[in-house]
Amino acid sequence: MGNLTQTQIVELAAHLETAELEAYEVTKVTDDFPDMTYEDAFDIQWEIRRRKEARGNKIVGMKMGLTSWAKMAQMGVEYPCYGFLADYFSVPDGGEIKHSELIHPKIEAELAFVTKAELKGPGVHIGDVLRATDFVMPAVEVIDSRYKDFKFDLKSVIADNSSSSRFITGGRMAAPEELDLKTLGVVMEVNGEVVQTGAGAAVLGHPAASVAMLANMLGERGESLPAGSFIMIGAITAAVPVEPGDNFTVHYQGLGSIGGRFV
Ligand code: OOG
Ligand code: MG
Repeated sequence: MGNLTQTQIVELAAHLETAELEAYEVTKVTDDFPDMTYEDAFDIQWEIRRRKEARGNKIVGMKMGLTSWAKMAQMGVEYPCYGFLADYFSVPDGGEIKHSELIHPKIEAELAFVTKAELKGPGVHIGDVLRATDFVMPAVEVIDSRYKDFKFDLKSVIADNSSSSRFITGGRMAAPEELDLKTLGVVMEVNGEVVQTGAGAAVLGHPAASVAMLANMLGERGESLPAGSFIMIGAITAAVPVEPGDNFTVHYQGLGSIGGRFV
């Protein structure tokens, strides 16, 4: 059930998307619309997606967010969210990310699943996800909340496409049966210094649980993950703020490493 009108949804989508495209901070949408519901928040996110597609952007994947305790504790929000990834969010491995195009970016060590069969909730579980997974590969997300001081509640962050802004993928792909996804270790370095370490189980106990949750959340809107979907599972460790000039490398146990530089 929603409490906002279609006009308000469209206006809030324009407001948040313009802040993204022009890289400026705005106040939380729940400050002005305290009665908005989760359905309203997702309606705003889906309207932002519609705007981008109408402009010719392609949607190239989905992401889960706030799936690890490290992230939930860092942001003070205790339930996961999802967002979409547009084509222009993609940065090549080893590439440069223009800090000036963003507001207050942070980097996150994640993993991505690429599927070979449709996943449609409700009722999707880890087993369904593993059977539908073509391969798993390293991914780093650059998040950039449009909200002032990177502070939000769950409804506000959902409306803001869950802070999505850039992502990098690369390294080695592996079939899920080749990996122990729970113990798969990640090491994040910024400017040559180790800043975060973690293992796959930090994400909802098992990385595939994140993909299952996404399929089930999408199912509530009658949407699904078609075969060939690229899905980021959410940060395994806390996110790390970055400044112009910073370079980063994330090492993935058995899957190589990926990195980039903020300019
Ligand atoms: C929300 C998005 C979180 C993740 O991987 O946990 C996220 C935020 O913290 O800004 O992408
Ligand atoms: Mg993320």
